Amino acid sequence: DPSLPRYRLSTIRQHDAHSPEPWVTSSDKVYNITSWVSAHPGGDIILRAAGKSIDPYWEIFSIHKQPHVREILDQYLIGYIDVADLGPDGRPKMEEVEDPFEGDPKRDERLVTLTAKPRNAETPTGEVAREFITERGVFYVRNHMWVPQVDERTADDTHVLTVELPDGEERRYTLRELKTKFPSHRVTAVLQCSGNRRSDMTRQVGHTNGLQWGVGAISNAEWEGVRLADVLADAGLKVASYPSLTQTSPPPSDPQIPDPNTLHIHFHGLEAYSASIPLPKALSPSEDVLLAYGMNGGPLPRDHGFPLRAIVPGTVAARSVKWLSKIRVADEEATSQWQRRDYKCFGPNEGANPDWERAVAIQEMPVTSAVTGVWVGSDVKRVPWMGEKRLLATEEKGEGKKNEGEVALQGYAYSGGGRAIARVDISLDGGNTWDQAELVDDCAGGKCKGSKAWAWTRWRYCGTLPSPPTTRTISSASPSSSAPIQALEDGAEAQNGTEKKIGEKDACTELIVKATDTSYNSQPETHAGIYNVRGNLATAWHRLRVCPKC
Ligand code: MTE
Ligand code: MO
Repeated sequence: DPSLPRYRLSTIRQHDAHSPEPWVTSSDKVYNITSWVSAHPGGDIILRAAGKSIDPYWEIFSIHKQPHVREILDQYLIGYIDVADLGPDGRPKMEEVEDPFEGDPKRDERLVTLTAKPRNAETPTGEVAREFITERGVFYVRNHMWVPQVDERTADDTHVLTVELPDGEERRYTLRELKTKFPSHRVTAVLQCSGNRRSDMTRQVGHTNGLQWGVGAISNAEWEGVRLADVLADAGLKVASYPSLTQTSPPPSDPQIPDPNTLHIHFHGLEAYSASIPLPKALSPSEDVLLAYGMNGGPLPRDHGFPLRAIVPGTVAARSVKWLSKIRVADEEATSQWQRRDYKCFGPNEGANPDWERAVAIQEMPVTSAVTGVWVGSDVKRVPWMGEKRLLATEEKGEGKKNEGEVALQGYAYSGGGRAIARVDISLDGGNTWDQAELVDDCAGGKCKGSKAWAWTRWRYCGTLPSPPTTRTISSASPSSSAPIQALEDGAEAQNGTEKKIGEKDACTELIVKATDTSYNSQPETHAGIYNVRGNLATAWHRLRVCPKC
């Protein structure tokens, strides 16, 4: 529409995120996005581009899956960029193309990068569960957008958490108030992405949408913070309580006092990510839901939510919202993409356009396990936890030269909801025979903080491969290798892998691990029956095919 006015870039810049009337540009068009921002849930993400061109952000907005962003934008066209600010190609002149990820922190090079912008990176396979507590630098990172910038020197006073109650009342806390007013708690808890082991499902069944994680989208840390329940009580949240176990009648039916079972807690991050959990999870002291400001004895690293994040133990990590700035108590789940669309599962037949409304949002995680280290033959003596004794015994029997069939495995098992791991089963012959792995007692002597089993259980196993040793070779990943363990399944040589001899009679053998939790939940045998187009909760038995090299 050529009758619309033209604006100078200097004018457009004034319509930034702080302006009552934010504008954005795309190509030479100018849009007034004021009513979009208020009318669309999550629409405020677009404020990141206010006063500037939205073009560098398209990638992120498409990840964000804002429905038909361009079409919506067209309704808000108010004019064009002044020709004085346009170059000969008709594009805005001297406009710095801003990189939304420019302010992201420096990252540990050991992490295995899936996407750089936004940052998505998994712990290298050999490092996963090598230690009980994951080192800060190799804790997996899952960012949907950029890392918000909060000044470390002033965060205690400048970072504010807003708590909104069901009646709309708001209470604000600076970080310093949170740290000083409430008792601090420590909780040892795993975070696991719903997409952990997704690549395994893809390989077994077929295409899945999403980042193709190996076994390293899971990590364990000791978190420090205040109980969400304490903050909600201080903010004045009143809900009906069920006073005693013997009481059979419903809670008081005062309409002013809502039943907690009908409410949800929404967590909002500074960069517009949001998600929710049911309120009873937040209110129960034994559920250990934290507003965390510390990790492994230090402050939260920026990638993991500095200066404040929610920690929801036993629940899919998508609910542990980072860069936490607002909490809302509401009578429905969060309306975000990440609550209503992304983190759900479907029947294997439901195809590429499943019924998102009908499916339940993932909260408590099911039981899973994985192998993160394999040593074969003479490498077994390099296993850090292998006792000297066992090797000596083998040598004494004159079997020193025949240890080619020996195998040592290590890995993790984890279940959600605070359920502990009861047993880890290992098969070295594709599931014909089974044995039990040794569970590592990392929580001995009260070393695990918190009311339930929120951490993972590490396990170890030594055995003998089924076929007699011959001169054929296979590849094996060393625990220090950053190559995903799946390299073994393809028969490809793992990075830093060493060639080892195994039996030729049966050229390949399949190593399997599966775990059972204390509710006797176990993992499905294959991914076929739990396939879903999003590749969420890929928890089938973890299988490694160990084959001779061609
Ligand atoms: N919180 C915010 N604000 N933004 C995000 O992108 N990603 C979620 C969750 N919290 C996310 C977030 C997802 S999907 C996961 S798996 C975890 O953070 C990852 O936490 P980590 O990066 O500390 O491992
Ligand atoms: Mo995730």
